[in-house]
Amino acid sequence: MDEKKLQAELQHHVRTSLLPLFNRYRLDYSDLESVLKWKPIVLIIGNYSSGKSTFINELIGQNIQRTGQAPTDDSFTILTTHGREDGEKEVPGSTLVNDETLPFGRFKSFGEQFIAHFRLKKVDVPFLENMALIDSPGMLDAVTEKDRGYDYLAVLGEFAKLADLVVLMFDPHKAGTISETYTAIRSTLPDTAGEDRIVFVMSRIDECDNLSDLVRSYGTLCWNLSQMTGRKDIPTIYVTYAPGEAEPSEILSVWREEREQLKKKVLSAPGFRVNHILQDIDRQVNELLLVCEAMCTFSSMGRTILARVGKFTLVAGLAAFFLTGPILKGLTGVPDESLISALVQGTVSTRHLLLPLTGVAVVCFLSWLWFTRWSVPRLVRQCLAHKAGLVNLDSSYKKNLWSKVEGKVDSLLSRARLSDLGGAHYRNLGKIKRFLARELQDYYSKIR
Ligand SMILES: Nc1nc2c(ncn2[C@@H]2O[C@H](COP(=O)(O)OP(=O)(O)OP(=O)(O)O)[C@@H](O)[C@H]2O)c(=O)[nH]1
Ligand SMILES: [Mg+2]
Repeated sequence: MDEKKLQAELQHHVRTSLLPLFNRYRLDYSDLESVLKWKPIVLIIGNYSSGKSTFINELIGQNIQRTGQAPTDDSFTILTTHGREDGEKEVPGSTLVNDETLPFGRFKSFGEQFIAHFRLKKVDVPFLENMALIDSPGMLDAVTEKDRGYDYLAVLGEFAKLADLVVLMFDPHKAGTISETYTAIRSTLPDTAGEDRIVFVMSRIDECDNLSDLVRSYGTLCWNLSQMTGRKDIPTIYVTYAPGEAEPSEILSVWREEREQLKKKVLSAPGFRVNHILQDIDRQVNELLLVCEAMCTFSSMGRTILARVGKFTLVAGLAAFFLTGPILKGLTGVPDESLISALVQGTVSTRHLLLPLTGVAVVCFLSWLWFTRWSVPRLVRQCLAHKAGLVNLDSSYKKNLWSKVEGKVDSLLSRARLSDLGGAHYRNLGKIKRFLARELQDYYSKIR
């Protein structure tokens, strides 16, 4: 099936059937909306002067981005064809963050300094019709980073969320400094699926003096990667150099092919798009499921208490019906004849029902007060104190999702109303489970 059509179908499906549920449980779905809005994105990040812009120019086949040995470029630049025929070659950040059709609205919160360093360059090459490349300013050292005027690593994280592929590039001399960059993007990507969206590239290898220098740099890099990822298996690292920059040598020719593979990988990013969207939906709907499950447990505990209070009210109401008259008569001498003696003598009239019904009404009112003012608040307090007990956290995946939505459950419980004890949460849970088990799986099977 056509990827674009599938994305549009997904967008429609999410809007009509899932967004009302996200709203109901006050979950933020703007990430999902942003990802669904636009074309596939490849984000290129890494140390300054690692060759990011050189690689982009090579892909596009034009010298679009400025390159140079010192930190050259301090802007985030989107390179793509852009629909609007307004003649301008560049779109400034202020326009980008305010354009509803683009997924950059959230970047407004990074402030004026960031917006002044954000732009889109219109590039008319065919492969950029269906994708966008983002060139980024290189990572500086921690001290200099402070002068940027905006939170650089947070911006990277936000772009990484939108990206279908993140190319993390560094040169052999700075192979030891990638961990901040990696951590910034890793924390925003989905836990189970994010790793396949990151591509590691060691560039400028022609600058290694000899093979042993290269091997040493590569070793440092592998060590750093395993420290960062906590994994023993090392992800694929593309070892490359820019053919236009390096003197061809016999040793280098071995890695010539890797540059081509890297280009292919970048160009194939649109193909991962729907899979990426499905992974994001999968994760967010599973978060929604946990919140809804917690509210279902709360609702069923509330109903159990309501049933108990109901039974008590029935018994107390019956007792009040028959005993209000005799007790009052015993205490005050009024009424002359209670309902029971009127029943015995066969002289029952509506006058005899007045006191018993008042007794029943008082019992019902007191029970209601008890339930709403005491039982429900107590239940809310208990649930808040043992929130994790409301859901089944049988896997580390679920535990991880729970840590993200726990706060939401907190605020939903604190605002719980009597309507939360109805069947609505169960109906919602059914819908969410159905979506995960059937509809989402159908979409996955369409892209396989
Ligand atoms: N020898 C060699 N030089 C390269 C290679 N790739 C890039 N360069 C040069 O390295 C310098 C930095 O490259 P850029 O592409 O500007 O690096 P960047 O990562 O975009 O740098 P910033 O935008 O400053 O973060 C430029 O002078 C390039 O010509 C390469 O593979 N080998
Ligand atoms: Mg650059």
